[in-house]
Amino acid sequence: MRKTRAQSRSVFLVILLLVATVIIVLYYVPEVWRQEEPFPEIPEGENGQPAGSHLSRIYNSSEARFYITPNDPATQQTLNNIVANPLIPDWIEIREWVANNIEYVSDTTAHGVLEYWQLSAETLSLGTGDCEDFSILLCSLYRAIGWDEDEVYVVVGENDGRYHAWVRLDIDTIGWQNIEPQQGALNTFIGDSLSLSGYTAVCNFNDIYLNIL
Ligand SMILES: [Ca+2]
Ligand SMILES: [Ca+2]
Ligand SMILES: [Ca+2]
Repeated sequence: MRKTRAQSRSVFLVILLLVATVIIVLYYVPEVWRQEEPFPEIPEGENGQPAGSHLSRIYNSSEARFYITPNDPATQQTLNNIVANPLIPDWIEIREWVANNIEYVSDTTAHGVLEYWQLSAETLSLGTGDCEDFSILLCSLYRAIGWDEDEVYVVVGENDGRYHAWVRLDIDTIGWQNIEPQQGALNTFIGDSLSLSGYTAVCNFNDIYLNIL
């Protein structure tokens, strides 16, 4: 039996609807999460050593997520002391605290090596760090207070052979912002844009996700 013209039109419309749905879904899945990599299990500490003793302390994409530690007790304790004012949005209080309480010290000065990634607890204990240490701490604090894994991450960027790290945060009502963790909340928008202009992101990560760009 031949299909009537009405049946053919219905089939065509269903196919069109399916194609349109697929295009819309693909378009709205954020670019940043498309290349998720499966992660290895978090390494267990051996002989009572903390898990950090297994980390290479330099940029290593297969290890990056282990530096973001929202469940670390020191990070959570600090967080409880930071978000004290109900009138100030938590993201501002946290950002201000990190910018004002952690002092920039290069890895060469602090550790005697060109590069040394610190865990959040180490940065809190030392009170010092450089760009990735500020970023790891800030991202850990945001994750600890409840930002979802698809709402905050550390960005590693490159500009003419120079590398830098900052935080990207999806702030309620404002949307995604690049945040320079060494600067306070007054720098949101213009200051951040000026500080981070020229850098191209090469990697995003938090404790759940890694996206190599
Ligand atoms: Ca608050
Ligand atoms: Ca460094
Ligand atoms: Ca460092």
